[in-house]
Amino acid sequence: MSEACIRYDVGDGVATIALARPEKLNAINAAMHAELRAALTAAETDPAIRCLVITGAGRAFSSGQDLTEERLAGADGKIDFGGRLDRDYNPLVRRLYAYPKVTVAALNGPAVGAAANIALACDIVVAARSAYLQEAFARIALVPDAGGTWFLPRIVGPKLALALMLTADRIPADDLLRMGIVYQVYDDPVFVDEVGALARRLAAGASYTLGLIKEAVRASADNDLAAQLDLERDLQRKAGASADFSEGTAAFREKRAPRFEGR
Ligand code: LHQ
Repeated sequence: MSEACIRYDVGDGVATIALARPEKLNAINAAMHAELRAALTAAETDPAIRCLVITGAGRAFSSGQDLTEERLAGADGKIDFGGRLDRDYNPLVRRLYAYPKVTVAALNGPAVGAAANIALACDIVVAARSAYLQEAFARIALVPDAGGTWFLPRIVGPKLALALMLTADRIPADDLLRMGIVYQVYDDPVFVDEVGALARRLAAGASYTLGLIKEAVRASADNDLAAQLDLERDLQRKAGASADFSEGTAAFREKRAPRFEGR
């Protein structure tokens, strides 16, 4: 049996997927994609899981596509990246972006190429102080993929996104914070503990409503103000009718911490 390419751990309402091919800086191959699909399904269907963390084993988050993978060749022996994107990366990015639970990309180290953009598809990105993100594609004469040309201009603006992609520069964690790409940077020695605390806090949140918030912000990418106001009204109706809202207001009145059930 081949070595597992990811680690999957569950605890306190949090599922953690660690990309785990550390000898190749967690480079992504077809086997890792298959394991990722299974882990995403496991976390999605387990009602006890309310937050998903994606991180890397060892010193990297991930170096992106495994550049040494033989199976990148199509049936005729020629390289066919389109097939790999259609089969693996594009479904993964669509799935992460629409994932029904809160997702956190925890950049423990370099996030490079397609891995950088997989991180951008997550709801919240946090980084260790020593981590960096690199849209490295142009260095090897490739076009940024895995949604990078859609996510990055929306996060940092088109000018900066283009510069980051044309230069393929490494962006250190503190610059990622300044650019609004990451939400928090934690010092390396406390990174794992801080990520765990953040994930447990999100998992204890009103997960049904957090899903509605995701839906609203996602839809704003395509909506004008009028459509977005209508959507907010519809979603607020749902939130207001939720058991968690009743619990939230009761806890506020009783000056205690709420116990949300995600419904
Ligand atoms: C690797 C990799 C790697 C295999 C390090 N593959 N072994 C393309 C095609 C199809 C569809 C989907 O999308 C894409 C987009 C992509 O993602 S293209 C790939 C983009 N990634 C890169 O171009 C990164 C290539 N790697 C690097 O530039 C460096 O390794 C980085 C900057 C990540 C880290 O540098 P260092 O910290 O100096 O580490 P290293 O270079 O010594 O790497 C350690 C080992 O990991 C080394 O193996 P070795 O046997 O020599 O110890 C590397 O060969 C291996 N490795 N990335 N993507």
